[in-house]
Amino acid sequence: MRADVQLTTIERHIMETQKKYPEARGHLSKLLMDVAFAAKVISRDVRKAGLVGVLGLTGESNVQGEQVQKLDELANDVLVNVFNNSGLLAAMASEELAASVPVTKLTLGEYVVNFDPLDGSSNIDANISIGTIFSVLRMPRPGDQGKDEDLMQPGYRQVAAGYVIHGSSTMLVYSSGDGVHGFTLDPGVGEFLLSHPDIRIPDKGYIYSVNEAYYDAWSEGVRQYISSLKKPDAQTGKRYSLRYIGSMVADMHRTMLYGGAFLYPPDKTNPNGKLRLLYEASPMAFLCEQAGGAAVDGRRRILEVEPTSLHQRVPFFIGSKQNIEELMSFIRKYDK
Ligand code: P6P
Repeated sequence: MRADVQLTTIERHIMETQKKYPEARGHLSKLLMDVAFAAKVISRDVRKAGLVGVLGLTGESNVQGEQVQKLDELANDVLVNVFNNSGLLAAMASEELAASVPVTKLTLGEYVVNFDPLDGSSNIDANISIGTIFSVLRMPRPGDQGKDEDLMQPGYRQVAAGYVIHGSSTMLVYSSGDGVHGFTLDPGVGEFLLSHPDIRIPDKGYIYSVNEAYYDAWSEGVRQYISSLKKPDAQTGKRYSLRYIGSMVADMHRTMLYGGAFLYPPDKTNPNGKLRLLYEASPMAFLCEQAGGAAVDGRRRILEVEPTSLHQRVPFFIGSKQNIEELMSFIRKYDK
């Protein structure tokens, strides 16, 4: 084991963080521990997907009209089950489900959760990294039955957010407003151990991540920005690299650690881009800002976007502060 990996389990880290908030009753802590448990179960299924026939399609499609991979269903079922039995939620919404899921079992808690059970699922059969994304908000009317509008809150109201990435190892990265911390699953012990304390995104990075196949459909400002990255950086003379995995959790994890910019711009056919606000852009924006980065929709912070529907899409530009500021200067200059 690496010398800098502390034998701090995610449970211990969550409890240590809770001590900083004397008024806390431990409900958010327990919810985060439930997420960690669900992540272990999903990791077990993902790691053996190729062996137990859960690869391939279910033959059905989800509310997005996308082919549902069996692992998508498994991950969604695990999370719905764990959240339903937590006794902490009033409602939840999933990328896989058309409507929000009011919590019908146990008590109606004071939190709601939006989640993408397995983002990047189109890459499952190619064994490319995939992941779960979650966003925790307070229930505006504690004790009542949760409804869609209780989930449709702007991102600045999040109390916690995070992702699980199933790559060369399984990691859980989360923030409850006290910095961003990464934990690596030790499958032999079945524990997430603190491996990346207090993740800070570099102020500037030299990796940009975007699907350039849509280049001609982007706005002039985005095209001019991307074209500017094909020359050595004007200030430092450094060259950029393009890295695009096509699985947002993987592209985001690399951006959080190495810096740079991840972009999913709007285009002529998709005026709001492809990524979803509530359970993709908003939690990632929360994490990125907590790590010292920036996340915008081309006009304002992602965290300030007022949701109008559960599955709404949003233009998504996120990463190192300087890279995003530079992008915005091109958008202001060329996209009136
Ligand atoms: P494109 C995966 O399907 C996903 O939702 C994100 O994880 C990823 O960033 C994006 O779509 C890739 O989309 O259009 O580049 O294939």
